[in-house]
Amino acid sequence: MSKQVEVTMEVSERVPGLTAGVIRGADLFGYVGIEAVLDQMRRKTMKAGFEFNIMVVGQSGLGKSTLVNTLFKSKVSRKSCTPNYEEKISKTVKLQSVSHVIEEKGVKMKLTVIDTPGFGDQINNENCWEPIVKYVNEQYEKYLKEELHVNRKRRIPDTRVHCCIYFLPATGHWLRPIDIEFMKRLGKIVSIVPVIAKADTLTIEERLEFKQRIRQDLAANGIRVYPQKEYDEDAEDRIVNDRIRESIPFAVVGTDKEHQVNGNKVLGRKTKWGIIEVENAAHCEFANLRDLLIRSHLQDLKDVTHNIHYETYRVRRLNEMESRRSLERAKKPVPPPHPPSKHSGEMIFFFPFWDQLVDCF
Ligand SMILES: Nc1nc2c(ncn2[C@@H]2O[C@H](COP(=O)(O)OP(=O)(O)OP(=O)(O)O)[C@@H](O)[C@H]2O)c(=O)[nH]1
Ligand SMILES: [Mg+2]
Repeated sequence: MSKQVEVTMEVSERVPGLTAGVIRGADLFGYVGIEAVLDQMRRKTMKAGFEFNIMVVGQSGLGKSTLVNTLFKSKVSRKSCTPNYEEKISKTVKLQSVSHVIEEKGVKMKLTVIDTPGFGDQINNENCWEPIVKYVNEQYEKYLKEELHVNRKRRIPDTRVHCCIYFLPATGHWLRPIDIEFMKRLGKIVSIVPVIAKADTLTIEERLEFKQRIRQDLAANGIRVYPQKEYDEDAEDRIVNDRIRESIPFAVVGTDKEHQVNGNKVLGRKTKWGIIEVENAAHCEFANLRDLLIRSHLQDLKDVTHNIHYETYRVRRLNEMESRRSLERAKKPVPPPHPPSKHSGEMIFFFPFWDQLVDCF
């Protein structure tokens, strides 16, 4: 006896005019095993591991290096740190990237943190964003070059900056012109997550008001911060991301010290009136930042970097290459016509794109 199967015909959004039949699970004749594809993907990803690159940017002394250590030492990454790390953090004087391989439940992640020297100490801070913008673009260029190789690697090493944490001083006022200028430029090329640094210096009310003012300032200046509304994939995404957008910038506190609280070791800052627990949601929003970066949006940050920021760079560079080639071609003198070949029947191979291919490398 044959079983009736319900086939819903849907119009494919990708290919206009093409219809796709959707056979729902309950209507299948038996187990096909499609869901096993998830296991296959999981196994492959576990073998290959992830690469994730975070950059920290902001004025000098705002606690960028400390927060990086906090991220590494917090529960997600504590295992990968040297257990008796007691070095004092010194002023960052050059752009440096540090990689750690974090392994949790068999999943490996190569986390690279790009620490940048603080800016704002100079009398003239004009163009102080240039080395950072240059670094971000250099990583795109590296990736593009690898992609254009004829024999390209199966897995191109990814050094592109997937996320830039931008540190705002806890002034309690408005955004400063330098932060506006910096974020305007960076927001066009990389996903920025702004944070209020040293949030322990603000009261709860000051923090809330400051956050609101910053959000107004960001909107008024057309600064793009992550997660951007335009890239929400569906309604579910929008609900989650709206909640993040409403609480951005996260007010964070960093530390590289552990203290005993009720018999437990916690990351915190000891003050005369108590311990500010970094991972306690009632004390600051460090946990929200870590969750966003690692637990909930890591893959999305990578996707946005590849599909939006890198793609914009790639299109621009390929267009530049093409117009340079056209210019060079226009400049070249036209060669005289070939004399007739002495060898009758000789085959002349002609590959019109050869010079373009050579130009790419
Ligand atoms: N109150 C408070 N102090 C902090 C916090 N995070 C870091 N600090 C302190 O601020 C000082 C500067 O911290 P760093 O992490 O070196 O700051 P940085 O932004 O890396 O500085 P540069 O490398 O000069 O750009 C140190 O004394 C830290 O202990 C925080 O969340 N709250
Ligand atoms: Mg530093």
